[in-house]
Parts: sequence; C-alpha cells; structure tokens
Amino acid sequence: MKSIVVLISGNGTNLQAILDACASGFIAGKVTAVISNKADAYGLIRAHEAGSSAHCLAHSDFDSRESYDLALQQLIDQFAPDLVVLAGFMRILTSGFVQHFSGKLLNIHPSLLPKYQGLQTHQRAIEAGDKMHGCSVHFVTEELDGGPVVLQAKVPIFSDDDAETVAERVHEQEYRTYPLVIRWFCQGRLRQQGQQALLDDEPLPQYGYA
Ligand code: 3YE
Repeated sequence: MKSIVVLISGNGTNLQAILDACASGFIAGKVTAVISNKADAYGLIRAHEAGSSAHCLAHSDFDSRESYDLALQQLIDQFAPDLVVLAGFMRILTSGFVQHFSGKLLNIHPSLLPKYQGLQTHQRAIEAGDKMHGCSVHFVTEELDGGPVVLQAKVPIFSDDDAETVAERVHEQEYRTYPLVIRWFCQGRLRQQGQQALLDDEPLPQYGYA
C-alpha cells in the first residue's frame, strides 16, 4: 500500500475523487495526509471525513517563498510519502521543493498542455476559438505546467459554451484521469525520466497541440 500526500488550496473535488478511488481499491494507496495553504479550504473537511490527517500550513505566516516551501517539505516528509499529488494547489513551487520530490510529484492542469499553461485556461481556449479542450496530468518540474505529460483527456467546446460550462465538462474528465494515473504510479508502472514520462518502461507521447 503506497502512501500519498495531497496538497490543496480549495474545495478539493479532485481530492475527493482520489479518496474515493483509494476507498474502493482502484488505487492501491492511502491518502495519509492532506495539506492546504489556506485555512478555509473545504478539502480539509473531506480529508478529515475520510480519515486522513488534515493540516493547514498557511503561506501568509511565512515571509518568503523559500521559507514556506521548506516548511511544507518538512511537514510532508513526516509522512514519508511515496507520492505527492497537487490537487488544486495554487502555488508555484520553488526549484528546491521540486527537486526534493522529483519523480514523485504530480499535478493536474485544466488544459491540453502544452497549450494554456497558467490560469484562466477555459476562457483562453474559448477566446482562441478552440474546438477541443481538456485536462493533463503531468509530473511537476521547475517550469510551471511544463513537466512531462502522463495522460490527457479531451472534451469538445460547443458554440454556446462559456467558461463555466466548459469547466464542468473538463472536471468530469479530471475525476477519471487523475485516479487512473495515481493507480499506475501506485502499481509501480509509472515513472519520470527527465522530460519523459514512462509507463511500463515505454515513453508516453508528448502531444503538440498547435
Ligand atoms: N510549481 C512548479 N511547477 C509546476 N505548481 C503547480 C504546478 C507547478 C507548480 O509545474 N514549479 C497561481 C498559479 C500557480 C499563482 O500565481 N499563485 C500564487 C499564489 C496565489 C495564492 O496563494 O493565492 C503564487 O505566487 O504561487 C500547481 C499549480 C500552480 C498554479
């Protein structure tokens, strides 16, 4: 049974999908701890209800990004996790943090990477006239949303969509793709080798969406 630490900043709907997948046995792992950088994150209640250790480490209590990330790293290390999962955790992580957890740090991003790194992805996809959008699970490297992609799911964008209806469609795919990737990781089938993600030692394709 692998140990997973999940980092959140808010509602924690992806966290809930992961907790459910652990409870059903789909993921051979246990969410040992959930850490939020915001005290009012509803995901902390989800964590508590699922029997995970729930923590708040507020970035506002620290005077630098480096000191926060070091404290976060030390808190995570107490649980000695096999995997650290960002699930709506809205902070850019320092290179020291990323290096410390290299190869065991995953994020889910609401776009078909490498398109639309950063924020407001649904609005930007609509404004660009894209017919296709989606989400990407990737290993975290120093470059924001730039690490090797493991799995993507596509959704259509219809002419009467707005950012909210698209977000809803993308969320449904996030709740399927993230647990699947975490399942692979906990089975020992998934690893990171530099800018490549390997599944069963085979390189996964890095898509280039123009
Ligand atoms: N850090 C690195 N590489 C990555 N963090 C995330 C992915 C990822 C990463 O691939 N090095 C929002 C955008 C960040 C933002 O600017 N946040 C602010 C704080 C805002 C607040 O706390 O209210 C900041 O300065 O970090 C996860 C996604 C990060 C999105």
